[in-house]
Amino acid sequence: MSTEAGALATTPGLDSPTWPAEFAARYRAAGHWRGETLGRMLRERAAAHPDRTALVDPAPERRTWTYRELDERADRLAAGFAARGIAKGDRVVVQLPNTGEFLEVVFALFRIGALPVYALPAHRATEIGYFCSFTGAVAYIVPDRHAGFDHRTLASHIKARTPGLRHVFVAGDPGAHTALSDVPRDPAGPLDGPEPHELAFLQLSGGTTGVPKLIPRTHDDYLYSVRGSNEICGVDAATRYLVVLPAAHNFPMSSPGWLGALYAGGTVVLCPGTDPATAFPLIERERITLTGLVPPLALVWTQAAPETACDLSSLEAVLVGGAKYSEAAARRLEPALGCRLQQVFGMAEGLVNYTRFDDDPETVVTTQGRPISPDDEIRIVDDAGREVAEGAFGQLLTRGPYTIRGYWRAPEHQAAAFTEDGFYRTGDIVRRTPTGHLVVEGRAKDQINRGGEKVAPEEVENIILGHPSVHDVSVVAVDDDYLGERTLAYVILRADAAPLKPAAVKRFVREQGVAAYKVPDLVQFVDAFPQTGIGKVSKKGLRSAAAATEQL
Ligand code: AMP
Ligand code: DBH
Repeated sequence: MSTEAGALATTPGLDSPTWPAEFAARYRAAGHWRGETLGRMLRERAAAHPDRTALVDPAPERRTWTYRELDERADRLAAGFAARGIAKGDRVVVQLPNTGEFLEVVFALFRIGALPVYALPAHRATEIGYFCSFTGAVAYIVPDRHAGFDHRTLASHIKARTPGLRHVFVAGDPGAHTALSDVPRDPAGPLDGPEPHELAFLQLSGGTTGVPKLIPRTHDDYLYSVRGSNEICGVDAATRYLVVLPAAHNFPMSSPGWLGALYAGGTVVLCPGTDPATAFPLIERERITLTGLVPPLALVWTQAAPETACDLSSLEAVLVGGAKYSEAAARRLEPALGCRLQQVFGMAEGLVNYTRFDDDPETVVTTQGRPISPDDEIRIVDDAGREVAEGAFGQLLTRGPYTIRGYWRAPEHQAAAFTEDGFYRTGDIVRRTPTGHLVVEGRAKDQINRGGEKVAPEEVENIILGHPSVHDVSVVAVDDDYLGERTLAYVILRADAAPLKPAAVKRFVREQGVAAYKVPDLVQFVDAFPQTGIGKVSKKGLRSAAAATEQL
């Protein structure tokens, strides 16, 4: 990480800009970066308390692994992967649901220093094909079937089109591929492993561009955010964290998530579904103390809790974040679930804000929290980049000990996404209260937040433009009581095209092989888009047109 003072550096092997030396020195001196790695963290915990339960995987039949078992499994799989030629720095696309294998696989990769690329279970051929080719992945790891979808067929398709992809490993019945359980588990030889300042994995950004950007996180920076989150959320050895959201997502991974629980010597329980009918009995049986939800799920749980026969009294707190949680909904959570609410406003790029247990109740329901670290730098600026008056709205820029300085292999996005002095342009419109809490008021970036699932309109527009009858398209957000926002595609058909039904456009998007949450919720045919003063399509104009239309 050596660099000239102040300059943005690209460290060989990192493939992205990183913290200038004086920042790195400061973060180490402050004790934020402690020279930890994810692989060694698990090793140390397993040595300290080998027989404690690290994880519970309840379905289809209940399995529990102690810290020793998880550590040994990760070691043996790491040896097996290494024997198959997977080496430090290699990228491996991991698309596994919330199962024990997810943790086993990622810790095996951490041990080697190979980088998991965290795909979500919902991703399909378009996204996976891109992750595999863009990252030059050597392996792709899938379940056999999940949620009614056969991932082995998708993997065959991807492998045929991606020459660099050497391996497909399947958790479960492998079909034409290799079963994870058949990877030879030779006793581990010494592995070099990664250094704390090196990359641990690539996370996905929700994105505003045609293809998702990849977020390079180092061991040291990520573990600082986990440790900081644990302190704020009171995570300790008694914590039993329920992973409800996809385990690969940054929120259930590190805020404080399954990594926080393991860091503290607690227990991770993997939830196979998000609905109360699945989660509530598990909360009772596994005596869950903590979980994290997106606002639409928090709403459903809040509605279901008063009716349930399940005993939810073990729950101490529920974290809600990923999208704006309405004040009205926030007020109802604590009485319904009988536990504390913590709002969390975070991003896979870094900065995470939490409301605190000692905040007054109004602050907890009306703000999205304040940063983890005293070294998180916050600037709230106007469109010209000037700081706004204290308390006024503006765009949130941030820099700090666990916020990236650039995306992975994306120099073309550097200037748009980061300031010259290294602040990440979050694209969120916020204001700061006198107590330093942030309130998310909106968004400057072209993104749709569908209840925590981020959709980049440009990505969906590019797909719809591939339809032979479509002349032009603009995808915008419309307000929605449940999800917060839904997607609406305004479509202009070619003059010579036969009329289309909205369902045909949706089907076309689905058939291109993308995650279902990117299929537009609504489709409307128009003759022209509203334009801005200089003749660009006005998304603001389209949004207000959508708001004014009652029946879509
Ligand atoms: P990503 O960059 O994909 O990790 O998504 C992070 C983005 O999600 C943030 O920049 C916000 O736009 C949004 N977000 C996350 N948490 C909240 C929250 N509590 N309230 C409002 N927006 C949120
Ligand atoms: O939306 C997010 O990306 C998010 C939300 C809450 C996140 O990354 C996090 C907490 O860490």
